[in-house]
Amino acid sequence: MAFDSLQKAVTEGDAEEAVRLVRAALDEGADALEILNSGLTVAMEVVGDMFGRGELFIPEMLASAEAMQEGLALLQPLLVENAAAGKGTVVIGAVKGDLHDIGKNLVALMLEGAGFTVVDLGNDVSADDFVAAAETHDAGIVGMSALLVTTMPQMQKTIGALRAAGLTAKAIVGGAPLTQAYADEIKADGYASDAPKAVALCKSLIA
Ligand code: B1M
Repeated sequence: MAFDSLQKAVTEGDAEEAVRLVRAALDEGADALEILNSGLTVAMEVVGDMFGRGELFIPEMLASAEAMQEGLALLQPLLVENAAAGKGTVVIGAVKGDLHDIGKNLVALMLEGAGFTVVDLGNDVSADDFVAAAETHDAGIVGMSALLVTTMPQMQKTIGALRAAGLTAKAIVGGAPLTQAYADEIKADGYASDAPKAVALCKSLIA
């Protein structure tokens, strides 16, 4: 199935049209994950490229983010596995200085659907706040998301703070600029490039 119109609606920040097209694609029998990957996520990559070339600006990028989130809300119930709860607790957030939360929200949503208890700290989360939440919720995993190269170092800072506090929670990282090599360099316990892989990673870490 082609998702050109849906991509166009999201890149143009037309939330109403995006929602209509997601609904239409579902009615035609399209798979929710395919709509997400080939429609919504591709559109955000296009938006990022256009922003990078100076062809659109922050307000347009925000409108696209809104269109993506409204479309995603329709897919939400279909993306979860309906697994039984009780797989352990994951504290998750976008690191300090980072306001990008769509990818992090997707990871949180899929973890919840897979049976994890998710404590979502939102965005712009400091190392101290990650540590406090991991302690309070007795988390097995702390998940950090970063979309900016300038905020990536916050991950290493947070991992250091978790270890300094004597916490044994596994630290996992993800986000568009991240790589396995960077995760290894900062001594994270795991890296995932997308939300389904984050679920598989958490399952393997809390076996
Ligand atoms: Co901004 N932004 N942005 N932005 N933005 C990027 C990231 C950018 C690549 C655009 C570009 O220049 N081409 C660029 C970063 C450059 C860099 O550092 N490499 C950029 C910039 C520069 C900025 C500002 C600095 C712009 C400015 O003010 N001059 C500013 C910074 C604000 C801040 O954070 N302090 C800014 C602001 C914004 C908005 C607020 C307008 C908006 C965010 C709205 C929101 O999130 N609520 C926004 C958006 C929408 C984007 C792009 C276009 C799309 C991001 C997105 O939502 N993607 C983005 C371009 C791009 O990424 N191609 C861009 C869809 C999402 C599903 O994918 O988040 O990658 P993603 O998540 C994936 C995986 O990465 C992974 O799983 C997810 C899906 O499966 N994943 C994890 C994510 N977290 C994970 C955690 C895990 C595991 C996997 O474990 C814990």
